[in-house]
Amino acid sequence: MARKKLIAGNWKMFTLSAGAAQLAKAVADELTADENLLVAVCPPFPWIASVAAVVKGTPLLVGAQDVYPAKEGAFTGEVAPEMLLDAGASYVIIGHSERRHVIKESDSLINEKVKFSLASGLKVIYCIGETLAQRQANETNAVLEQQLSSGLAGVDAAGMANVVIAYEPVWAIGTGVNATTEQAQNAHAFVRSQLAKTYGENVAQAVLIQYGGSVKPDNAKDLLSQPDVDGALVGGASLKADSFLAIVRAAM
Ligand code: G2H
Repeated sequence: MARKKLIAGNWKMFTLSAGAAQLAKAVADELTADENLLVAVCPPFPWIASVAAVVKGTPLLVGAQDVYPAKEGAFTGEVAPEMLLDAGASYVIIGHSERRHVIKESDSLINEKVKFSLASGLKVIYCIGETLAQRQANETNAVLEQQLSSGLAGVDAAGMANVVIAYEPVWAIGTGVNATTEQAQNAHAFVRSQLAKTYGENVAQAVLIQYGGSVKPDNAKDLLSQPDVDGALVGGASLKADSFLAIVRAAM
């Protein structure tokens, strides 16, 4: 089955307002509609609405980097799915390793975020990945299996139509050391096999599985040419229009 590719820029906690607008415009200006390719940028919360306004009418989509699983309420500092949709976001990244390991988010909170976001109409980019110690202990598949089952608990086959999996080995994030094409393909094939066990082969074949972790213009083509690699979640290289657009072109 031919799957689309999704290239998403995760701007993390970078950019100020003017720089965010400039970066979004520089990317959007170069994009042409391509039915096989989705491109998104995920700015910090304060710039989502302004970036969405800048890219309106272009193929560039907007996402958020986090969300809180409630419609509204006394949750100081948090942002609801409905607010993200209202601001112009259609995607949300959930379970990124920086939130798992730095912010110490629990599996159960991550699962609530996934379920509530889907029910609210957001598309979810659900991140999973092993640490270096786990890879060296041959625990990669067990970790991926556990993160898939805990994060997607309660998500049915219909819900999976709005879920993208991002495989991001923690040891490759922001380190400049990307997974080899073989490591990425093996992990992605394993993820797809797990999805097939839970949701059946048709759903598993339809789910996009992105690779993330030090994706750069010079390694993107090889990674994206792997049969089970359906796009990239790009951090550092998404902060410059030229390098992000080079990765987008590598997916075409
Ligand atoms: C992994 C990735 C973006 P980078 O976190 O999600 O960041 O490309 O900088 O490794």
